[in-house]
Amino acid sequence: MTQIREAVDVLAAVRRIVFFTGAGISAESGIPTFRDKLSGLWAKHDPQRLETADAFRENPALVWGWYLWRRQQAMMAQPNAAHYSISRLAKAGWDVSVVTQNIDDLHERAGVDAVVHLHGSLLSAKCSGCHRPVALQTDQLSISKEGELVEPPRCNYCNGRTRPGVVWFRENLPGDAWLSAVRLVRTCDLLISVGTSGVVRPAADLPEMAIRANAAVIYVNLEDVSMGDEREIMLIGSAGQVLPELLTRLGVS
Ligand code: BV8
Ligand code: ZN
Repeated sequence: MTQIREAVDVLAAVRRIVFFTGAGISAESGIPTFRDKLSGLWAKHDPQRLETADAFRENPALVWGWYLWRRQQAMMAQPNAAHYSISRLAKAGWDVSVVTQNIDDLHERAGVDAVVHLHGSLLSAKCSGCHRPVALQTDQLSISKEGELVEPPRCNYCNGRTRPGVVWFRENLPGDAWLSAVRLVRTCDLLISVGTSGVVRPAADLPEMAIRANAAVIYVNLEDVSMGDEREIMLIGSAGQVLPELLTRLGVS
């Protein structure tokens, strides 16, 4: 039986689904994935170096400018057919949760309400000194070109530098987000991993956690990212094509 027919049979038989998404689900919305997000001027920087508290300490204007640019790109992007397929499945009656590594808000804008953001969000900012949340004014968000250095605003309470509300490498994930993700994965019938290379931990451990909890796992990716367990189904293709195809075969409008 083809993998997609097998996937449809599994979907038809389950109720609780966790979608575990990565940068690949936003690729067709024009947001570069982790590997190729360093286009243009950023090409000379290693994201794992830029996405750290050390980089921010060393060069706050470079890192803050980068996040402002990425935030502007994310705000101009639109959810794609893959994002909408997830919210359509929820509206058709499945018990759907979304756990994402992405820091854009495309799941929310496609109509999914409770999204678990494991790595934070581009839309939030906080003080790097006292960790208070910072509400940015519109004039503090504008950036004219990629690569522009922008000094981060200072905190009104402790004069600390404002930083993006994202999780950098070697920083702990938000405790509540990680606990929600683990609870959802441990009690689901099916985990559908969409557009993630499965490199970054601890997020990358979630599919295996699902298998250990006797759930089925479906991967949707351009490349084979499966681990070889017989409860895994690997659907090779773009998220914007594969997810709508699954819903069509399920008869979900
Ligand atoms: C932690 C937010 C505990 C910021 C990100 C050594 C020392 C210290 C730590 C470590 C170490 N070794 C490992 C670690 C842990 C480290 C880690 O995993 N490193 C990796 C690189 C080995 N993890 C951490 O540090 C985490 N914290 O462990 O805390 C701790 C505490 C103290 C000390 C030690 C440990 C925090 C990690 C969070 C980092 N922040 N994002 C920002 O985005 O700016 S992670 C970053 O990678 C991305 O943002 C993204 O969220 C994440 C994963 O990437 P993907 O989403 O998978 O994207 P990628 O481009 O890789 O893949 C895209 C996929 O889509 C591909 O497979 C492609 O084929 C596919 N695709 C493309 N187009 C499509 C598609 N599929 C379908 N359709 C398409 N159209
Ligand atoms: Zn402060």
